[in-house]
Amino acid sequence: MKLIDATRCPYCARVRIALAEKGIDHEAVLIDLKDRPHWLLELNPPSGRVPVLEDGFVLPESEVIMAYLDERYPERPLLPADLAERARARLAVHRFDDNLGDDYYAFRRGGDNDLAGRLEALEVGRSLFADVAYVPWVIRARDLLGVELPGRIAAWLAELEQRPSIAAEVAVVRAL
Ligand SMILES: N[C@@H](CCC(=O)N[C@@H](CS)C(=O)NCC(=O)O)C(=O)O
Repeated sequence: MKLIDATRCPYCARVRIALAEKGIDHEAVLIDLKDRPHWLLELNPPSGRVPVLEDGFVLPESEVIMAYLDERYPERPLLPADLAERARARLAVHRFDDNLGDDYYAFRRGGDNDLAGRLEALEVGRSLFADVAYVPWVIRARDLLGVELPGRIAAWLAELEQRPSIAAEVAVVRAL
């Protein structure tokens, strides 16, 4: 299994954390986001976005990759067992991506800055799947953008950081 990856990318981080949670052996191919290789545009047209998973077939889109990994490696599940709860967890990630996901780069450029307020609204702690999907943004807000996290979110992150998969991502971000 191969992950086309970029250390800075929070969408890739979700997949890195999911792979680590499940202890899945894989090869990571790191690309430069500012100088995307040509083969990536062919692999995931038209944008050449990352992450992309290759597992005998080509799979882009972080939320879809996470759900695929969870089904393919059902041990240590990320999604809840109950079907309605599974659907809700996936929906929560789609909503997060619509509302906040792509704003990360805008925040980095110093745009609308009520990031703490927007993080405050996150419904954390409902499923590991959604928590893993949100946490790369929260780590980057705290450690790259210097955002003071609302108490509830800071406490949630402190607990999640006990997991080696999340601690490893914190280390990645601090090395950026
Ligand atoms: N919806 C995609 C978003 C992925 C994404 O936007 N990745 C960024 C890097 S963090 C990217 O490759 N952007 C390039 C572009 O949008 O052209 C996912 O969940 O995987």
